[in-house]
Amino acid sequence: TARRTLIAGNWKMNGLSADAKALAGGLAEKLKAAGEVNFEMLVCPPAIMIPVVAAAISGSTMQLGGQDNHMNEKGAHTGDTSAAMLKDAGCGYAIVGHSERRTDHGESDEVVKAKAAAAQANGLVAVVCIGETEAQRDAGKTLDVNGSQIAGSVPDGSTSANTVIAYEPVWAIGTGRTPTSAEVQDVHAFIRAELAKKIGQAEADKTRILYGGSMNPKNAKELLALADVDGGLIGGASLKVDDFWAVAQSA
Ligand code: 3PY
Repeated sequence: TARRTLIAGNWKMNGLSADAKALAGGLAEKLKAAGEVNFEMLVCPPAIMIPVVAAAISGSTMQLGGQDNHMNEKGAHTGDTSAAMLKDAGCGYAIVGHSERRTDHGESDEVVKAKAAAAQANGLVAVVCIGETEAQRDAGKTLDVNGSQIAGSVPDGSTSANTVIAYEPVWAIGTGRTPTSAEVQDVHAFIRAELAKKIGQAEADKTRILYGGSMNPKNAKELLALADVDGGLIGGASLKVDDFWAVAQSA
């Protein structure tokens, strides 16, 4: 397809600066040594590590992203990071609406949409995360939930250039469990169809939809081969150079 595979690492709240430097630097070296590759690689460190990582990847094709941004441009928001600050620090991407933010910080679709819009307005690609919980899946609501999250979390006027969707079944995050390949493909195709209702078929066809939730070197090849899976948002396996590189090599 015309969609360039995106291999994205979500480091979450892990590592100190020496770890960040070694991980990002190790990956950047692998990228440089590999030359032409058939994927785009992105790392999303904790906000405070972004400058360290930016320095470590300088001169490589590695992309840099934040894990979250505030919906407002600036102001009285203690502890938050604006999209402009991420951009200023060298980021090209920002994850928004990860299930851990939706759960730990009570972020609604409305909030996620506003954050995605702020990211886009500041020249970042918003990586909008959606996904059903185990209870929702058991109740047969998987498609309903993902459909309403696409409708509610993706800003109007989004394009394939400023938006990536990450489908992360909540019950697969950090658990080592994954849906079957057929289930993943079904949900991804459904997500693309829902996205088309919102941004048009042509843009939806060009938009990358990542799978997330326990993607690792063992299951990456099968998942990345699925027709509507355009990459991965990777947690645990993004914290080791060899594991993350092995996932990318499966693209
Ligand atoms: C996971 O791989 O479990 C993730 O949550 C990635 O964001």
